[in-house]
Amino acid sequence: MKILLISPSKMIQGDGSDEGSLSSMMHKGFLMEPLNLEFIGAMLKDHDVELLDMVIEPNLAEKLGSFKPDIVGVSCVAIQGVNNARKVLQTIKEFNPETITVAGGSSVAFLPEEFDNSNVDFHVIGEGEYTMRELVEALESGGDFRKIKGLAYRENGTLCFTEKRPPVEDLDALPFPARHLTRKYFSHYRHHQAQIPLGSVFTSRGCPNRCIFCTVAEYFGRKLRCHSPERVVEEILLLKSMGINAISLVDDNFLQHVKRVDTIVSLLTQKNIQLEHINMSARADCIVRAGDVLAKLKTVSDDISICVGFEGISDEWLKTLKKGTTRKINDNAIAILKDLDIPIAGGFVINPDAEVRDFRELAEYVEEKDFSIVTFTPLIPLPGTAAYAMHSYVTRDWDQFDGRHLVVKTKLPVEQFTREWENLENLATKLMFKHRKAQNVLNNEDRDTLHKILSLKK
Ligand code: B12
Ligand code: SF4
Repeated sequence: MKILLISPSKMIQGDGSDEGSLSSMMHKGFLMEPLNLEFIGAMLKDHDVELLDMVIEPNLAEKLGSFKPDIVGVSCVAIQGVNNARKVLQTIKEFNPETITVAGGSSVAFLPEEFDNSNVDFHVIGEGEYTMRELVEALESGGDFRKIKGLAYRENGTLCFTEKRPPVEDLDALPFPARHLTRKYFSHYRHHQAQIPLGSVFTSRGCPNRCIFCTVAEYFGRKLRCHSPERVVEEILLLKSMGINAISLVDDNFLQHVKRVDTIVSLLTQKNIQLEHINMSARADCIVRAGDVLAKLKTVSDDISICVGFEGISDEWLKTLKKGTTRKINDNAIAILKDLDIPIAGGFVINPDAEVRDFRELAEYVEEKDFSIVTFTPLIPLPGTAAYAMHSYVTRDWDQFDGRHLVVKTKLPVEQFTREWENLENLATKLMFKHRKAQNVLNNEDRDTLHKILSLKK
């Protein structure tokens, strides 16, 4: 069968109001391979599969016209992409109502009602590799898709769910992501800390923690499932054979099992693998435990960036978020990163009940610790998280759940909250400019615009 897999364009801001902001500029320099669709594509090797990354090739109608797919799969992982994914699905059906459409990703699982319409034939709920393969087989052979686990479909105007599909237990049994589908796009895949072609490797799924604002544990499960260190290194070698020398380890917390990471690093060293850049996300408490391993990793690449969800500077707020860390742990992690000469990069979640002094203390902390890259996001309670039921919303427009708008009520008047938040954003911009490397994210035109914005704000 002819199957088109679509990664819809990045968040389209409805009113374009953030054009010229730091975040919109950062997003321009920030595009990564759609691993989800590459994992799915790898399971469909008996079919004629193509992948469309709409950030790079936005002309959907042209692709539909030239490829004429029987089935189109559309991913929707971040909630702010819901409306956009819905539009893409609508365009596919308008183009040819006979095309079978499949939507997958965590937002489809957590908000099935948003995809319950005649533009969507199937919802894939949860990890999609086996579900999609079985679905395509059933559609081709006329088999009964109702027996396939992890699906939702419309029947007589009602959304029906099949039995739940458990997460993939043996990750190494999955084929490597089908990068032949995205090879043509690879020169575009970059990270804000590495402006050279970048490969992504997802070495583990699941998270044993339960931060109240995060969907990962609910979606991928609380048990950490890992690829073997040998498979991780093999995948890095495959990327190197494609000429890729910068790697993003996109696990939610790459350092969760320090011993495993140590084995990966030893294997990389034994094989004399050198990389121009490595980035990862990690928790502060794991950084504290992984200092020695990180020092060893620096012999593989002396350019490492780690994005840390610090989330807060008060133990009370960290406790409310159920982060399982403290300010002391954050301080210790920062000290280790400084010792290793790894830039301090990370994010904070702003409490909707924050007072002016909380904003000011956060600004002082970030400036004193000399962050290179820092993001400040007011709490966004996502469907599927514990935080979702705990707040009063000011909007349920998913376009606004993008980290740049307030979606829940704040204690301070909105104008005052927004002013304080803007001050933090300006500080983030200033710090980014101070650290030469971080500026690489911007192209020359954006850099000039930002210089202008900053000088006006002085
Ligand atoms: C790498 C990454 C990114 C990359 C982009 C990667 C990419 N090309 O898509 C960057 C850094 C750019 C990014 C940006 C953002 N991200 Co992000 N990102 C991740 C991260 C860490 C890994 C993604 C990944 O590769 N996963 C591995 C694949 C295999 O998993 P998957 O995508 O879920 O796909 C599986 C299933 O969902 C399903 N599936 C998915 N799509 C489809 C489609 C079909 C047809 C089928 C059948 C099945 C299927 O099958 C897949 C295989 O099992 C995830 C966390 C995570 N654990 O997934 C966060 C995550 C997805 N991101 C998140 C967020 C919030 C964002 C941002 C909004 C951040 C911001 N404020 O700007 C932006 C939004 C970008 C956008 N496009 O809308 C949240 C989403 C929360 C939510 N429910 O809304 C997550 C869960 C992180 C978190 N801890 O909260 N992100
Ligand atoms: S924020 Fe990180 S540590 Fe917390 S539940 Fe999500 S993935 Fe796990």
